[in-house]
Amino acid sequence: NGDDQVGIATKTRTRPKKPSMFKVLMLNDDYTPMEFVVMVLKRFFNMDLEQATRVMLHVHQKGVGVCGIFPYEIAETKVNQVMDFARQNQHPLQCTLEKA
Ligand code: TYC
Repeated sequence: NGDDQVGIATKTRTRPKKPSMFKVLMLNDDYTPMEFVVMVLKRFFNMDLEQATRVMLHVHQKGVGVCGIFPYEIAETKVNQVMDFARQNQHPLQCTLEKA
């Protein structure tokens, strides 16, 4: 910074930074029952039966699907809740995060 002075970062913000958003993705597998996936989507993503069924079938057919888009902490919490619930019920269902 300049010729001989030592610079320091002075960048400031007026508005608060908007949080980066993350997609929560559900992955297909051959073993988790369809009804269990529908229950997960209703319970943790507040979907009704119709939405949950549509998303589950999409994942079943395409291999992956979006359950929702949330700020990082919420997305991370949802992934952990789904993974814990699947494990408790001995299903291999996998859920993950991806930057939106
Ligand atoms: N493919 C599973 C079956 O045929 C159903 C399934 C759907 C599993 C979505 C996981 O994320 C999933 N029973």
